[in-house]
Amino acid sequence: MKPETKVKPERPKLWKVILLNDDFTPRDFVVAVLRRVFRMTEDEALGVMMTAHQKGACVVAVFTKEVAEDKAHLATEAGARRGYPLTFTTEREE
Ligand code: TYC
Repeated sequence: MKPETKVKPERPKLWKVILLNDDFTPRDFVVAVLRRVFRMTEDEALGVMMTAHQKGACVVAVFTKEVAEDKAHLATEAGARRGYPLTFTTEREE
């Protein structure tokens, strides 16, 4: 292949799921949702929850766009069903 026709493989685009803090959702509920939807251990979920609690937000994990959006939606819905404002958003990774 001639150098000018070489194709550079694209890096797969990844999306972050971000947990936002709020003043109402109980801490143990946030941990339970992180464990169930994102398959975290108790310690991992506690760490993410406390970081969001103290800093306002925390990156939960990184996925392909569809998986990130699906999980963010599922996790946000789990809070909404209980009347909590728990929010997960997605953002494209640089
Ligand atoms: N700030 C909440 C409380 O004090 C707990 C909480 C933590 C809620 C992290 C959301 O992303 C969150 N009950």
